[in-house]
Amino acid sequence: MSTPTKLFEPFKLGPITLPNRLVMAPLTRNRAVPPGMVPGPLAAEYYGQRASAGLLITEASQVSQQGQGYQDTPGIYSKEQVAGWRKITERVHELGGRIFIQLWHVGRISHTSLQPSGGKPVAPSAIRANTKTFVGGSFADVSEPRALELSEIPGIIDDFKRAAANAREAGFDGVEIHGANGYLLDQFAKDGANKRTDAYGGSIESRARLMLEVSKVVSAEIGAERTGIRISPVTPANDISDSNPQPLFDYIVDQLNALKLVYIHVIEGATGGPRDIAPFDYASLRKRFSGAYVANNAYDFELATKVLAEGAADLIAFGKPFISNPDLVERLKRGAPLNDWDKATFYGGGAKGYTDYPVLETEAAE
Ligand code: 8OZ
Repeated sequence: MSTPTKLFEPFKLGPITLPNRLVMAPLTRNRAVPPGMVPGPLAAEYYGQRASAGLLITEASQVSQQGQGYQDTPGIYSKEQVAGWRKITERVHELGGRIFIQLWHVGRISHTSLQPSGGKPVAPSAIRANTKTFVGGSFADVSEPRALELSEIPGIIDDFKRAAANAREAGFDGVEIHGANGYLLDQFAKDGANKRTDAYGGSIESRARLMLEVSKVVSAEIGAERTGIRISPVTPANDISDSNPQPLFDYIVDQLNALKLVYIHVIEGATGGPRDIAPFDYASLRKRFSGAYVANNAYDFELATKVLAEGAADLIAFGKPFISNPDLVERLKRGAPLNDWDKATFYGGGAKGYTDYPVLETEAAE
């Protein structure tokens, strides 16, 4: 590889040193073991195979049963789940890796069949999203949600706090708060989904409140130097929208900076789609935040190299390339070809399309 790149240079992220700038993005794989939604042995193998990433971020993991929106996603609220995750962190650490868990509440992106007592999913406002979820082996419209009572909000903040404590107990190096992609915290932040008139709706400050309160309790629980957050200012994912995302996210990032979070992980553009879907000044977020900037969405070696060289980001998160290339770091280092991913095995199933993607050495031996 002749192109000079910072991609393989170490980076100090709070108390931990990453050997390179590649982050494995959080990726939903729907292989947790029901009924307890416990991550199983196959997940330990999957994350272990990818331990050469500078940092692994787990698939989104619900902080409560209410926070689940798709079948077979893992939780981080029960003892059994903590025990399952502990085996994963042990495997990753044995193999020399570093791993954060993504803490998730889906809000209105759920289905009554997944909710406690078959109830309605919860949301800032009773507005159904025009999107689908994956339940009972197929895609289904999300259910009509109900608006959270003001009195229920502290309980949700507590769920995140407890999940952060569980993450520490499970041996994670840190957590990433899921503030992106049209899930609960993003629903509160954006005026397309939040029509509340109480302290959690209306002004930018009020809409951002839940995301910031969650950030505050999580960082108080496990340390700001072990707390990151993922945001997606302009994504249309899960039918989310905001009439004026720039001042909203400028404000949010100013506040996250004051809380001294270790990183912001920014999905630039449409999640898994075009980077230029809407105008947005990401440099404005970069400028406001003293911690690390993790850039995500459709990065390849060239774009990653360019953005790191310009100083526009510190770390680059790769999603689908990490699904199909456990040894992505080595492949990019060598300029080796990448395996294609198989969309049919993204969500649900077993080892196929999960732990059976070949690494370079295996291919050479075949
Ligand atoms: C794909 C399928 C289900 C959930 C996200 C957690 O978009 C997800 C997700 C992605 O953040």
